[in-house]
Amino acid sequence: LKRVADDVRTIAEEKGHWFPRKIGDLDKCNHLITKYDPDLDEDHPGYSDAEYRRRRAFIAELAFNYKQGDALPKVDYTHEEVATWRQVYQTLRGIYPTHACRQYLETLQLLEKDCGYGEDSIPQLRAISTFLKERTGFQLRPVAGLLSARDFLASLAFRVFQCTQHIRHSSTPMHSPEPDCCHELLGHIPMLANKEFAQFSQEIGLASLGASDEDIERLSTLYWFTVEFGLCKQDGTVKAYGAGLLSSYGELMYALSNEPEYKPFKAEEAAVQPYQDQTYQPVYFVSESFEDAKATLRRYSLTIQKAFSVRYDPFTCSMEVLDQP
Ligand code: TIH
Ligand code: FE2
Repeated sequence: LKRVADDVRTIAEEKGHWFPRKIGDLDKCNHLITKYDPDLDEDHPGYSDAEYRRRRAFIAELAFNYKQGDALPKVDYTHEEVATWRQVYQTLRGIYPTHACRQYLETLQLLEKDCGYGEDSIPQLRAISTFLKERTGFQLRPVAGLLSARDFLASLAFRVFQCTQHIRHSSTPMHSPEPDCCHELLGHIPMLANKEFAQFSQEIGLASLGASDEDIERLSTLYWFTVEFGLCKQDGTVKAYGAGLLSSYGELMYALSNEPEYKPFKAEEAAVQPYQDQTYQPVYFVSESFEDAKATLRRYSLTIQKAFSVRYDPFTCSMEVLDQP
C-alpha cells in the first residue's frame, strides 16, 4: 500500500500517476508482465523442461528478494548455461565488426579488457554494475522478467537498469522473444557504457515519470524501435545499435539483410508503429546517424506534456518535482 496521505499532495500526484521519488522507491516498481512464461506458455522451449523451470524459479526468487542497495546476487551458472552463453557469444562476436555500430564495438572491447567479458564465463551483474557506475553512472538491479513499461522506464530516470539473470533455453540460442542475460549483457550493457547513450536513456526515463498511459505507450514503442531495434547509418552503411538485435544472431543477420522494410527514423512515426514481440520485426527505423537518433529522441521526450517537470538530484538520488501550474 502506498502512503500518500502524510505527504503534501502536489499537482504531480493529483493529475498523474504515482512515480518513484527516491531511488529506494524502485523497490515498488516491480510489476511483471506474465507473457511467454515457461510455466504457463506451451510454446516456450522451457515448458516441457522441468529442470529449466526450477532454475528459472530459483533465479527469479533472487530478484524478488532484492532491495535497493543490497549487493547484487551472484549466480553460479551451470556447465549447460555456460555452454549456451559460449555459443551465443562466439556466433555474435564474429559478426559484430561488420554489423554493430562503432560505439558498441568500442565499449565491448573495454568490457572484454576490464570486466571479464568473454566466451568462457557469464559475467556477473555485480562486476558490471561497478564498471558502469564508474563510466556513466548507471547501476544495475536484478529483475525476474519483463516489467511493465511504466516501471521499466521509471528506473532509467534514476540511471538504474533492470537486468534479468537467467539464460535462454539451450535449444534456442540464436533468438529469444523474452529478455535473458545474453540480451542484457550483450545487447544493453555495452550501449549503457556509452556516455551519450546513458544520457538519453535517462532522459526517456525522466519523460516517463507521471506521464499518461497513452504517453507511456508511445514512449515505450519509441524505446522499442530505437534502444531495442534501432539501426543507424555509419560510414555509408547501416549498422545496429538496438539491444534486441545485438543479442540475437538470427535477428541481427535478418535486420541487416534485404528482407525487412526500412523506414527513415522519425520519432512521431516510430512512437505509433505497431510492433512484433514474438519474432523478428517486419520494419526497422534507420536514423541518419547515432547522434541524430539521440537528438531526435531527446526532442521527442521534451514534447510530452505534463503538469510538472522533474529534475534528478544525483547527490540524494531523488527527484525534484517542480509544479508548473
Ligand atoms: N530477441 C532478443 C534476443 O534474442 O536476444 C531478446 C529481446 C529483445 C527485446 C525484447 S526480448
Ligand atoms: Fe531489452
